[in-house]
Amino acid sequence: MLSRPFQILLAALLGCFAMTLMADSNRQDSFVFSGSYVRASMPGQTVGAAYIHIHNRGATDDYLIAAHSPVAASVDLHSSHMQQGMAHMQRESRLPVPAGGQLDMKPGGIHLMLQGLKHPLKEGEQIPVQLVFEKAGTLALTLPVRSVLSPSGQGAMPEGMSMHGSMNGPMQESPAH
Ligand SMILES: [Cu+2]
Repeated sequence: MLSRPFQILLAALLGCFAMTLMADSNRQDSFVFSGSYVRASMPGQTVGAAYIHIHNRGATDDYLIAAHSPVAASVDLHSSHMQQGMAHMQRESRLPVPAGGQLDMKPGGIHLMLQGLKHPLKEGEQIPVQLVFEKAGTLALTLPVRSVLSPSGQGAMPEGMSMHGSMNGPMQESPAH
């Protein structure tokens, strides 16, 4: 039989190990994703946009630092803002998802820009997307494709600009700038 002090030591070690596992799974579970979708694209269109509402229920501030999807050559983090009546997009390297707070992506605000679409995205499809967080690491999601009516004037605008829906809604500040 093990000596009493050794039993206590063993129990303590196992306890630490279990707590470490729990901490990790809590970190994964601390993000709640809602309202997520990828915009349907037209044949020949090379860029797409995805929107995800990320709620951080954990106690640790985190940052979204990258995203990937097999349907696109690359995925950029973008913010949009109005400048002299025109919508401008800007690439972001690090989007904050504060503890107890959220990162709310929406047309006209922060979004994921799918660059180099490999095929048109049709309503009803499910698109795998990986989000990379500075602390939580990589989390995999599956987003539905939703067909959203494009704003008027699409033909006159560059493809990327036409992706972002109505610019009349409330604009989201770019937190990184
Ligand atoms: Cu964009």
